[in-house]
Amino acid sequence: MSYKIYEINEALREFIPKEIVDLEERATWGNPKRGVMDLPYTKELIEEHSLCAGCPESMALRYILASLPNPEDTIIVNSTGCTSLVFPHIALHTVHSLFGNQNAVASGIKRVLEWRFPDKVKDVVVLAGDGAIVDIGLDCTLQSFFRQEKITTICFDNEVYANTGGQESGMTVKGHVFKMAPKGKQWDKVPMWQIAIDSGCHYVARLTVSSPKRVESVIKKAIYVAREVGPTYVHLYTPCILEIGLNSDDGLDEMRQRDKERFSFFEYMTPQAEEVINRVKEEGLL
Ligand SMILES: Cc1ncc(C[n+]2csc(CCOP(=O)(O)OP(=O)(O)O)c2C)c(N)n1
Ligand code: SF4
Ligand SMILES: [Mg+2]
Repeated sequence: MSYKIYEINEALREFIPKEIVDLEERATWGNPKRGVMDLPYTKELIEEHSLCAGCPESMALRYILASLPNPEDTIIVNSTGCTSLVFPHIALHTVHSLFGNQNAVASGIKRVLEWRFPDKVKDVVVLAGDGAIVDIGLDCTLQSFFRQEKITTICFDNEVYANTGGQESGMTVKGHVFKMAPKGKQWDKVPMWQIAIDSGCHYVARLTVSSPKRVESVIKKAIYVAREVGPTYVHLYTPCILEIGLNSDDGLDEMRQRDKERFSFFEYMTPQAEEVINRVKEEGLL
């Protein structure tokens, strides 16, 4: 996936690895109707990313990248964690922020872009783990909602601090034991989707990434609403198969199981958000 920002220098093309060339040549940019149905013919992420084999975070990223309505003018703000391992392997504008600060950084970027390019659509999307968004960065997350920043926040909830080896987070389920949380979690999982609603988000969704089409629909709605109305929040279950002791081909089954319980599909929208979503549907973009 690429556009002008990632055009390969012709003088260097013969030395560029084939899979990087594929990212450029198989781009779907410029087509607002792009989506997960394009994935068999395109490429959004190189195969040799450094996440664990079969990690659902890599599935989620593939679906999200394929669903961005305006990738060439989208800035993704990330934070340290397993999600951040993927960003060197995509052709997209990304900013790596200090752990927990991602919504403050994204707010600044969005405001500067609106001032610098008043006639252009520029989407700003935060994409980070539960530790970054709900635990250490919760203050920055909520303050961006209170301020009604026009950004989309996507939380990859794997219910653990995976990248640092398995500490419990506020999103860990009560009683769960991890390598570095041997006593088991003492309190309940935090309902972050409800906090997002109470804090002013105009579109909120909770889901697993077991259904690519559903992920596409949610991401597009969240981005279109953020563009026009205000903050939006998407809470995705992307289990850490390593920390819960599953094999690399077990991630999908784990998510399907959770689809029936704590990650059953949930969607909320304000009347202003509904108006935008209905209009975008009529325009054939959803
Ligand atoms: C300012 C700062 N504090 C702490 C860390 C250590 N750290 C790196 S990754 C991480 C946990 C990430 O957890 P999460 O956001 O849930 O992402 P995951 O790895 O689970 O996808 C922490 C605490 C850091 N890099 N920087
Ligand atoms: S440690 Fe867990 S979240 Fe991180 S890449 Fe591996 S499976 Fe994915
Ligand atoms: Mg995590």
